[in-house]
Amino acid sequence: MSIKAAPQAEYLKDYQAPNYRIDHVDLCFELAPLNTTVSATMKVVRTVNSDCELVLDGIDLTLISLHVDGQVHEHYALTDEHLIIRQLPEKFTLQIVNQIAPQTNTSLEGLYLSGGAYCTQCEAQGFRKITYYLDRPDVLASFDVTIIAEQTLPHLLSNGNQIDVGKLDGGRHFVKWQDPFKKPSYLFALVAGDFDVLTDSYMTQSGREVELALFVDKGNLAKTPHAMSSLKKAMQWDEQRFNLEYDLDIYMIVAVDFFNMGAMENKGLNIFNSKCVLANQETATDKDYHTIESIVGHEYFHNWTGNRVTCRDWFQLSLKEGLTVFRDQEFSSDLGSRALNRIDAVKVMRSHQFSEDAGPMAHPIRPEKVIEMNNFYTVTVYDKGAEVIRMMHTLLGEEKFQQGMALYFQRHDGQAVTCDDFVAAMSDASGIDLTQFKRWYSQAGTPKLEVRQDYDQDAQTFTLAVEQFAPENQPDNDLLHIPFAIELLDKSGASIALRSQQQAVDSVLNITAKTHRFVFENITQQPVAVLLEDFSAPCIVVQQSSVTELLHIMRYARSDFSRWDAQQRLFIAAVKQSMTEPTVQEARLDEQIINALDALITAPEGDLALIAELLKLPSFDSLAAEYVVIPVDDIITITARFEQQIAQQLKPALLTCYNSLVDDGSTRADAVAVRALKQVCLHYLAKVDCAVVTDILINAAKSENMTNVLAALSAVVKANHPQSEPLLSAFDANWRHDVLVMDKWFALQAMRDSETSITDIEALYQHPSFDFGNPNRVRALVGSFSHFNTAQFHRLDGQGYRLLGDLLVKLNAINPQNASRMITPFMAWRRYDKVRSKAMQAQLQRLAKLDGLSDDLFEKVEKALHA
Ligand code: B3K
Ligand code: ZN
Repeated sequence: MSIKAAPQAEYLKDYQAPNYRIDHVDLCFELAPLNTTVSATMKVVRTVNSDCELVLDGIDLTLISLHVDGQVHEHYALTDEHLIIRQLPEKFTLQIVNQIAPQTNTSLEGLYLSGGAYCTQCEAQGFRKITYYLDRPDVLASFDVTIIAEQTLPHLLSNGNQIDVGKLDGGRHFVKWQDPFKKPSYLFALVAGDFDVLTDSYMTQSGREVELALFVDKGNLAKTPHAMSSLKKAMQWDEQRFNLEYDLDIYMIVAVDFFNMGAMENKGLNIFNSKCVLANQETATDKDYHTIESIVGHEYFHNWTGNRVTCRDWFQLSLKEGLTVFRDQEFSSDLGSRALNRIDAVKVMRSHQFSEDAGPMAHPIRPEKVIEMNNFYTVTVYDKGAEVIRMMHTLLGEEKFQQGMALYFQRHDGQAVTCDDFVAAMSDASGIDLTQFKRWYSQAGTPKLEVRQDYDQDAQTFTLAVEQFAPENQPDNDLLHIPFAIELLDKSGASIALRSQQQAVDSVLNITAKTHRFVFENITQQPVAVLLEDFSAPCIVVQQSSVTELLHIMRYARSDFSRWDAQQRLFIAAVKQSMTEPTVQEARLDEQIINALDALITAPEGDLALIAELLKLPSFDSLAAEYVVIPVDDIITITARFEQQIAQQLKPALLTCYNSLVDDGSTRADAVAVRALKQVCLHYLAKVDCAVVTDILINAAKSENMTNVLAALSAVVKANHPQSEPLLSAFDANWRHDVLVMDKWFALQAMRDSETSITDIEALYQHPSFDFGNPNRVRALVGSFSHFNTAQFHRLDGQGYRLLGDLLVKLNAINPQNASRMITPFMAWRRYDKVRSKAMQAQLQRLAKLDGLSDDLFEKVEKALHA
């Protein structure tokens, strides 16, 4: 019996450049479900002076033959994960033939079958499941790829430009592709299948015509125009804002049903999860439309930030991901509402990233130690990474930031580089010293800022004292450079010009020391301070503000984001206050807050989507973030009480607002905003027992617009409305043929707060549309349950945790990457009360003992239990 060695961690500090280069690789695939033959011919050059072994990565491969310069080569050894070749000349041609079995590959990494189509996923380390290679991002080669398959698979695709095509005997055919740009193996892609294709073209700013092609499962063509138009918008935006143009003659996107993430930026051949491509008004919500546009943009933007300039090693992942998220956020903000995009980004930070940063998986945006790289595609690397780029943008300003980008490309095009290289380009181009700022790359945890305010009527000065504190779980962190944006409002709500030492000063304050005192002059009345305007740094601000001050900010701040932020703080303060009172069962919102909400919907004006956000209570996760030990039951009780109170007191206003809003059914931003506000109205209205509302709900559920249908369904489910059952059944009957729509139904089922939730979900495992092998289905059903059905997931009898534990055991064998993502709710087990934390811990211990525990789960379970 072979015992698997304990997984080994790798460290950033141990980085060594490779001792061989692969300059060119010729790949030939003869596709067959159980025995695909991969022939690789590589031009290899030693990069060090002395003779040394060539250690190639390879997992689950059957080696057929190995030749060096045309001769059989026998000086090699095979281990579980490597092919070690000895006695090699300085420069040689290496030919390797191996076999793989795409059909049995359920990990969705390497080459696998999705439905009837072959596809690949190589980032981070999937190429080693295809052939033996130096599977690391700092080995850049040009690729020629020949694909041979049955003619029943008409589309044979790979990176770059198609250079040959032809028929072969036995009903087979081949296509040959050439990618002129050198790339690391993680950007390699292959797709073979029978698709419907939407084609289009784009004229670049320099006048080159680029062919665009979007491949989808047969019958889905009508759901492709939105993704195509998003792609063209992204191409144009990157030219206008970043002066970056596409470089190949063709850009292809393929949508597949079985995919671990949203999408993958393979050079010239993006592969997408079908849910991030397919949309029409009947099947996709406005939110889906927005997500598609942003992900299509994100993958496109990687062509420069990721592909043309890539990462030296995987610890540098944020080099491409943080930067590309920043770019996609800017794309969405330039095209749509900047405030709403900012609100969305900050929600992710506060509800997910802050908790990751405070928990056992805390890591800097440039991690220092990794067991399974796939575990580090995190909200920290991506979203906090984007916040770090955003702070540099704030410190430099758009013009200098763009000069920094230009210098970065001028220096590093075609290279694999580090985060330090990026910051150096920013600093050199702008002349701004970023030495202290760079600590954001190496320090984990969320810093705290304590702010004290003092107004001196006689001197007419206003003083802000700001002190920075290292996160509690990272006490040794050094002081950070924090851009701290503020606004001072006078009593009428007008912005006060900031002056200090008789000069106008910028509203972005530089916090670099432990404490700073900023004294503002000519302040003729006590101001209301808007702090951390636009969330100018990923920090927690500790400050005392009264309801009146927060309402003032909510009404008048120049930043719509800060208005929303003040509203959230009002709600959070109300929840916290209620918790200190003798009985939470009687929790009530202050009438001033109710009146403010009333005013918002009585005469809704301006950005209706922003009003919709202002009406929403903070999520369970954002409230949980306020506590060391999460008071699960109290949060649930209090928020339910508040929502009930809003629904009851504002019922007439909500009804009038709902009925007065006219939805023209279009995808224009104003129509999207109308639907967003109607949806919030419905969310509250479903909580009051009233025949008029029931009619509205039934009508909305019959709409031909999925946003409206889902608004009704989610309102009835969350309100436990008697219409839940009939409306959900009708939805199932209508949509069984469309798995992506059925994911919405699975999610709704999972969110029902009922005594039978656990057995209901287990019964749904048998539903004809459900499939444990498909990450979308698993996340829709069990992910929605563990994240959004707070009451049932956190049942005191531990059955919610048992359900997730069972699933993880099963997924560990099918798809470790998906298992590792699904485990997230357990990572915070120490933050719950005794009963709950013990029950979660028991599930983690059960996993720790599991035979054949994957590296992915091992790393998280270990950290959860012992970090
Ligand atoms: N780069 C991919 C993510 C790969 C995840 C590997 N487990 C998608 C993206 O961020 O664009
Ligand atoms: Zn990305």
